[in-house]
Amino acid sequence: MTVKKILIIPDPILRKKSEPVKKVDKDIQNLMDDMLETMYSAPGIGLAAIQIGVPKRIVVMDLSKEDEKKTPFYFINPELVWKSKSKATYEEGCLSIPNQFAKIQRPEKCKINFLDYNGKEKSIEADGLLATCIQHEIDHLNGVLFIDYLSKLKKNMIMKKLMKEQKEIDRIVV
Ligand code: GNR
Ligand code: NI
Repeated sequence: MTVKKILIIPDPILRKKSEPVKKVDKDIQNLMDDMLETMYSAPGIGLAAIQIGVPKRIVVMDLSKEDEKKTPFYFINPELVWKSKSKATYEEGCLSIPNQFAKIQRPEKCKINFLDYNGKEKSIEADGLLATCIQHEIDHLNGVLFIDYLSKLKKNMIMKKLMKEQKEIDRIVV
């Protein structure tokens, strides 16, 4: 297992639409293992393959708390098949938009069809943080980021703040 580099905006790869996985084989499982390790080391609660530069429809997630046993979830070709009319608001962050947060409103509940780690068809009804997170990740597979839901003004503010912070980080690293 390897920790991969996470792409950061405005990397244009993050705007690519990811392709469905045709067959869940050992290569795909190795990729998911690397994604999970990358997510844990970040640390984050979810990661889409495109965030490490691989345009495949794969998501890993772990919503367990620090003091709990790790419970990884794997979603291959996740499909949003139902979403509630009721909305929920969460303060969202993204490993590809480091240290920036904004309140985002999304459907409170949703139903997802997907393939699991072994390629078996599964379906879940999600609510709470799981519902928010899986919608955030499916957005990544379509090249969409949480800042796209913000006003132009808020989006520009986040972009500017991020670029300034990244420049400062670059100076310290060099
Ligand atoms: O680690 C993450 N936390 C988070 C918090 C609220 C809503 C969504 C997320 S996902 C994010 C990791 C990430 O960028 N996944 O793509
Ligand atoms: Ni993200």
